[in-house]
Amino acid sequence: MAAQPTPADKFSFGLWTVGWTARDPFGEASRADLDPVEAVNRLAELGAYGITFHDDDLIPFGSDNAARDHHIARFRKALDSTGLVVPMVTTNLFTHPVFKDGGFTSNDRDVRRFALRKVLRNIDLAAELGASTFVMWGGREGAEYDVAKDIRAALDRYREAVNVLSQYVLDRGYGLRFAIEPKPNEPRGDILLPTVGHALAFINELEHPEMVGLNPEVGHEQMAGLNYAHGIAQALWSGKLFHLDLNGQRGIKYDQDLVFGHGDVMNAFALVDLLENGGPQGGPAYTGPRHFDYKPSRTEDYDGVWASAAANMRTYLLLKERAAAFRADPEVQEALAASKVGELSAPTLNEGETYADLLADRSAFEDLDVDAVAGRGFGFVQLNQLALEHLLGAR
Ligand code: GLT
Ligand code: MN
Ligand code: MN
Repeated sequence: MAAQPTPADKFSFGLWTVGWTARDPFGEASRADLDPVEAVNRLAELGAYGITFHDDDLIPFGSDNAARDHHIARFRKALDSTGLVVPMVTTNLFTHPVFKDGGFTSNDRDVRRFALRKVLRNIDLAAELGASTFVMWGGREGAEYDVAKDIRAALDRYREAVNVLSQYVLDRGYGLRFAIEPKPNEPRGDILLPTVGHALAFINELEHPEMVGLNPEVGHEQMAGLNYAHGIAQALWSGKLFHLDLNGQRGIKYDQDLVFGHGDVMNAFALVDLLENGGPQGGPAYTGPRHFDYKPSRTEDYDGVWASAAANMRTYLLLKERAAAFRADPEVQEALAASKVGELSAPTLNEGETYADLLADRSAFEDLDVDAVAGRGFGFVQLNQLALEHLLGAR
């Protein structure tokens, strides 16, 4: 039995997740609005440690200053009384029709200037609430028609925006870092920075690349048929895993935002194993928030919403327990060795060896029995079966 979640597990939720009223392109909301204070209280009761939000989730778009202060004050009070923290804040540059062609990359310059002002204001709030990560999901930054968007100019404007925001954070002395969240499409036909790889390449072009990393989401990679655990591994390899969005997705279709593990559960197992056991000496490879960005299905009432929030955390903890059992199993250790998984960590050349030495090494080429090497099996299927059996609780 997995333990009950506690704040030490660092589980966090977007206010827009449990607060989603389930309005979709085909139907009206199936749930009433959720008071952010209620969200804080319920998530704290369930054992979460953090809550995150877009400016507009907390402060309805267009609120005057007095209303804005009021919304922030009662939210803060709930945070103080529960001990819930705000590790991440993000800006909504997608709901209001002014952003119909994007925020930072709209063809309309007035929109781009407005978007920057909206984000700058929200950065102040993020710093005020003690957040350390500022997510940027550019869902409307994109196009439906190739001839309607100059992609190189759009990337110039995207870079300009991130550079301006980075400079602002530096000048204000805020300890914030930015995390770009890739997504291939939806709501735009094609979104800029569609995958982890595109975003990593973009970051290299920035004035302050050290301040910008990634917030990869399970469903956003999987809806493009990509391997989320691989994407996370590459983000870690690049030192860019600043935050992550956990949820579930069943194959290449619309963005489902299911509960974590309710999609590709084998990949979720590999992911949790990587996050929890993939660090040096088998420790955690990532110590930031385990953030859930899911949508409680439209079929659920509020009891179902809270049950689904709890399900995300429970699934994560169960997978963590299963991954630990997998690592501790001597048969798994043997299978890993038979599959030479550890051997990949050995450099291909010996220490100090040069390509000239390699060229002179007949055993590497002329004398190598290539057919004998080709005949060796790797045993990956047996290893994967052991993983599956641990995942199913059969071992
Ligand atoms: C929106 C999107 C999510 C992003 C949020 C952050 S907004 O709900 O679908 O994937 O993480 O802007
Ligand atoms: Mn999503
Ligand atoms: Mn997300």
